[in-house]
Amino acid sequence: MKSSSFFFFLFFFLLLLSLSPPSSSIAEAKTHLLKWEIKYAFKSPDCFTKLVITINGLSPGPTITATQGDTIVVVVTNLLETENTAIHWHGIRQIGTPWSDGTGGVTQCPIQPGDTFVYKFVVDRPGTYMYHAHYGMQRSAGLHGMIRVMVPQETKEPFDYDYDRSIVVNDWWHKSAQEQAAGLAALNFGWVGEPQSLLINGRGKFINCSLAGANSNVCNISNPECSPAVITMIPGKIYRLRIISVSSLSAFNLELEGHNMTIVEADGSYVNPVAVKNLNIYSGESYSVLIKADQDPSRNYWVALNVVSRKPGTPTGTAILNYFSNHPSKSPPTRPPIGPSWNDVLYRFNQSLAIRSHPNYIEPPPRTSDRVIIFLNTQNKINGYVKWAVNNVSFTLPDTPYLIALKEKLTHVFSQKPAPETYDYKSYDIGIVQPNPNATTSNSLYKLDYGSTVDIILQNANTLNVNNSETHPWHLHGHDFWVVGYGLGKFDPESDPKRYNLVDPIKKNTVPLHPYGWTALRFRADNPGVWAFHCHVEAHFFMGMGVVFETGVEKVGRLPESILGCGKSKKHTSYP
Ligand SMILES: *[C@@H]1O[C@H](CO)[C@@H](O)[C@H](O)[C@H]1NC(C)=O
Ligand SMILES: *[C@@H]1O[C@H](CO)[C@@H](O)[C@H](O)[C@H]1NC(C)=O
Ligand SMILES: *[C@@H]1O[C@H](CO)[C@@H](O)[C@H](O)[C@H]1NC(C)=O
Ligand SMILES: *[C@@H]1O[C@H](CO)[C@@H](O)[C@H](O)[C@H]1NC(C)=O
Ligand SMILES: *[C@@H]1O[C@H](CO)[C@@H](O)[C@H](O)[C@H]1NC(C)=O
Ligand SMILES: *[C@@H]1O[C@H](CO)[C@@H](O)[C@H](O)[C@H]1NC(C)=O
Ligand SMILES: *[C@@H]1O[C@H](CO)[C@@H](O)[C@H](O)[C@H]1NC(C)=O
Ligand SMILES: [Cu+2]
Repeated sequence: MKSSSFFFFLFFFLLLLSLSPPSSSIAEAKTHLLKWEIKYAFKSPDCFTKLVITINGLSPGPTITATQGDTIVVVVTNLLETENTAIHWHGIRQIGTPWSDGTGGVTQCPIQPGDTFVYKFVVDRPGTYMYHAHYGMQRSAGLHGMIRVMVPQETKEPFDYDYDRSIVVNDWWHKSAQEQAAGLAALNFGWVGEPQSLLINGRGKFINCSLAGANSNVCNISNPECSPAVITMIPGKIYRLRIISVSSLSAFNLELEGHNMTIVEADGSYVNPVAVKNLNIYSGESYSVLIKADQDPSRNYWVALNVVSRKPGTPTGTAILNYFSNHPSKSPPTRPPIGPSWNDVLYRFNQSLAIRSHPNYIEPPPRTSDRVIIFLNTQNKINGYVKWAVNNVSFTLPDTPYLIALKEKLTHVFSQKPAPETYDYKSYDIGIVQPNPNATTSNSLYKLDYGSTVDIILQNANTLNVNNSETHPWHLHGHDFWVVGYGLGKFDPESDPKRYNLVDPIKKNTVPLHPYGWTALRFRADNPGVWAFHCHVEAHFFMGMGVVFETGVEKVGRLPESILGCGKSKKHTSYP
């Protein structure tokens, strides 16, 4: 270690010592100090070389492993030269630290080039989570990774396994994130298109590598960076696979050839075990599945990642499930599984319905709610630009982050016009292209009474194209919600709530809204702060598919100086 970085560490250790109470209530709770440099680097995750945003030279970034109750301190230095950044800790509720949520424009001013920003938060629940950039479309550029929160040693989980492994799934484009964003924002709309390849643990294979240019340096199939990911298993053992999707666009189906899996965890909640042949996983979701290495150990098997919900334009992503006695890179003698049919909505809908709370870990939801908000999800036009909207409003971020505006009492920095609670569900036809697709933009927010119970109904509809409705994985910051219902067709506010599952609903932070369907969520607005709720498809959120909730902001403590300094928010000036 260079002496300068040694002193840097020493400095932060001393800082931490001074911040932590002398005797903590959880005796073993640790503080993990991570020093991250965010930088562009040439990488070849699918053999094609391009600029990728890395953390300490890695994409996916380093896995954060901690134990429930631990404190994580991430000292982020932005070395992107010309771009701001912000990092979101997806699935971590940030209780008491809403300014560490990492949502640029909502909870903080973005971190400027050359600046260092310290995220500090407690991982209060065990489970599998992720982190990723929450600024522009930087998640697509490679800034993402896994968070594993282990149970304390004396705590038993409701399942047993021998080994614990990670799988990060992603879709990958060769165009830069800026080029994609510029296309989406143009009057002459440029869609990002289907991904060039699918990555498993940051590795894939671009099928057209040999066509990628006369200069073979651009794409070299023998580059060790793009050799397939390998998961090695000892025959007879049980493996817990922790799976996260940091996908930008695609919904995936993950299949482990010849091995059924049992879903045991979803977004940090224990699942009443469900045995499945393959797993549908949407962007922003995390799962743990158990598999047993009980097949013929004389060969390897495929890990197959297939696009579902959109007509695939990308070949199956593969990794190798390696039985210990075989060479790890030996290709299986078979063809990779192709998964379920991409447009089999019922198959995916059915799997969504099957994910319920483990009976021993049910947290019963409130029987009733104080407020019902219905969000119609539509694709729209605004002055000729293609957008996404909820209830006819396409979301835009204000220059001054909401948390700062509300705490520092800055007025006129975002719209005060209340955002719409519903749409004209009686006369709206979700099955057609609307005669008038024009919507409006707004950066207003939803104020939720602190401690109240809120129902959110997400309603899907037809896009601007005939007979087309997409899957939208919605992600809530700062809270988990109970998934109380899924339906196909139009939600009926009279009859459908009577069929909500209030017995054993799963608690999640990300949930799919299926094509032409609806999804009903219930949550308690009990975490003071300002929280984004949005479609986790990177391009859709960029095009306005999101809202912001505020609750109990008066209970939020003094904001750290470091989040201030953009828009109308000024750093507090102190005079010596
Ligand atoms: C590979 O190249 C062919 C021929 O140009 C093209 O049709 C196809 O879409 C390409 N596939 C990918 C994944 O880029
Ligand atoms: C491709 O990569 C292999 C392995 O790193 C290397 O030996 C070879 O020279 C590379 N080919 C080209 C054309 O750069
Ligand atoms: C996987 O599950 C299916 C359906 O339950 C069953 O038919 C099949 O035999 C199982 N495969 C293995 C390898 O256990
Ligand atoms: C629905 O899911 C359950 C549980 O996973 C499964 O047993 C059943 O066969 C599925 N039905 C359909 C129609 O896919
Ligand atoms: C939608 O807005 C555009 C201008 O942005 C306008 O030309 C068009 O007439 C509007 N469409 C309808 C159906 O009102
Ligand atoms: C959205 O706004 C347009 C233009 O005002 C209107 O024609 C349309 O009915 C609205 N759609 C919804 C879902 O409210
Ligand atoms: C849309 O779907 C309907 C009903 O399935 C069908 O009758 C119609 O031909 C389809 N239209 C197009 C353009 O595919
Ligand atoms: Cu979406």
